[in-house]
Amino acid sequence: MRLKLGWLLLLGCATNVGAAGHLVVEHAWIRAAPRGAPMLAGYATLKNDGDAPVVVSGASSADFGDMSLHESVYENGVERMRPLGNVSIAPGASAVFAPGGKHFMLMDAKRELKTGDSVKVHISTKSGTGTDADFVVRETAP
Ligand SMILES: [Cu+2]
Repeated sequence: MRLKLGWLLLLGCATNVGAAGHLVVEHAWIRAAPRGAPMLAGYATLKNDGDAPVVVSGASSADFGDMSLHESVYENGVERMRPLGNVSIAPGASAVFAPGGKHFMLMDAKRELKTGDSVKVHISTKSGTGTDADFVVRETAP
């Protein structure tokens, strides 16, 4: 009897691993660029409304051959871009991707994108399946 109770407790613990991060994508947009631009930049606010950290590890889209996470930094008055590693977002916190800072670098566009067009982007996370978001092509931030 005692043994059975022990097993039940163990099972209870094993199935009670409920804490999970949950990524919400807000204000997602891509800056409109002249036709044939070699690269585009996307921005969004990535919010974790779960109860465990979310680690964003990358992004992809069928509309682009390559998509990566970048950060703009100023060195001696010159803006440079460098690849961002994994972006960890604490529960309740947000990572803001905005002009002059973090951004999604979109290379090798597979179709011409005009203002008002929507691009489906998959944002991948280290644990879990990630999340999909629609990025709208705009002249200015929403
Ligand atoms: Cu970049």
